[in-house]
Amino acid sequence: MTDLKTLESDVLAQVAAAADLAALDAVRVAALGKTGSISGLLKTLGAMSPEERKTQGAAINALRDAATAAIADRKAGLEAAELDARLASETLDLTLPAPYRRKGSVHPTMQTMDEMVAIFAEMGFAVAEGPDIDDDFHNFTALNFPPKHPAREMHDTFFFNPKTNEDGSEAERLLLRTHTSTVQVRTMMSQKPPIRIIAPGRTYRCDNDATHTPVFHQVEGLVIDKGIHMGHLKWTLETFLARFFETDAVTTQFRPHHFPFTEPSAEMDVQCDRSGGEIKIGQGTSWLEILGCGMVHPNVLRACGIDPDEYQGFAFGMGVDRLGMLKYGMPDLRDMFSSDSRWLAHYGFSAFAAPNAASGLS
Ligand code: 2NM
Repeated sequence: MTDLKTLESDVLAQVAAAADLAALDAVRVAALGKTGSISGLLKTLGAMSPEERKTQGAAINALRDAATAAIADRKAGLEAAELDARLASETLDLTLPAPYRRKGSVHPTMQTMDEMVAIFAEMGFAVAEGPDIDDDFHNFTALNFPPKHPAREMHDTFFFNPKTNEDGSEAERLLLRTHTSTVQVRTMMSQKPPIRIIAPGRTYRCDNDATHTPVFHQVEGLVIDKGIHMGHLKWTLETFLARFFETDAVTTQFRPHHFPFTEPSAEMDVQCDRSGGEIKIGQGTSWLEILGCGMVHPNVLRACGIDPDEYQGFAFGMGVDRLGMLKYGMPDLRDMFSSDSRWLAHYGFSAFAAPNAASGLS
């Protein structure tokens, strides 16, 4: 018995003295391994008389259990200490200034959008917003798109998978809006004229090349009142463009076009100079297509609960990314959304220079 007590206190002392996990494992092997001291004692049980085995067996098993428990306990303690040491050596002081020299900046698209909103706000337009995910009615039907119009195809529009109704039939498929006209539809349906709004926001089309990205940004405008005509439209757009491009005046032309939601429809070109390798607005002999516009189609007014015999309106749509590229001289639309930090460092704007009418736009 004294042998067992001595062995137990020896093993427990070794366990307590093990400085790391490797040392502890060596103690474990020496005591409980195949040829370990305690394992050796267990092997002697077979040769004992049943009487002897009864007392000795219980004592040896108790010794084994005590050693096993002490080793597990010490192991947990060593592991916790190891983790504490690692955490202490890897601390990160989040209150320290970031070590990177690259500072965040306002994306040119957002800067351009803010500039456009500031100009239109000063001209008396309210800003309206709506959901990016919308339905067929607001994106197409209310806007006088015929049922089989090509823009309704999968090909141009990102549709969601249709949900299933309780009776197993297919529910309507939602979509990502292909223009912010969805916002104008909601405004016309919920407000009485006169209406004077712009709808800035993100739009989506299934398109990807040097001049198209699947996500892009639009500012659309809508004015509804009695006696509105294309003269109002032209003045509004020319006034906006002169301010946006920071010139005294711009010369523009309407080119006949087709949109389902306007009649007549036009694209507006602005006079520019392309001779020096970059495009200069407000001078020169070239024309640059800049936006789409027109008089709101009577079917659209009717679909939105406005009587076309009483009210008329004009609407326009501009690509924010494209206008930003023109104003700030970026060569490729795709760079706008590639998250290249060098590009962002070069073309980004200070967050402290938000455009407003009083302090200047850019
Ligand atoms: C454009 C071009 C022409 C437009 C029309 C409407 C609405 F809702 F009033 F019918 N919103 N926006 C419109 C008209 C948009 O984008 C190139």
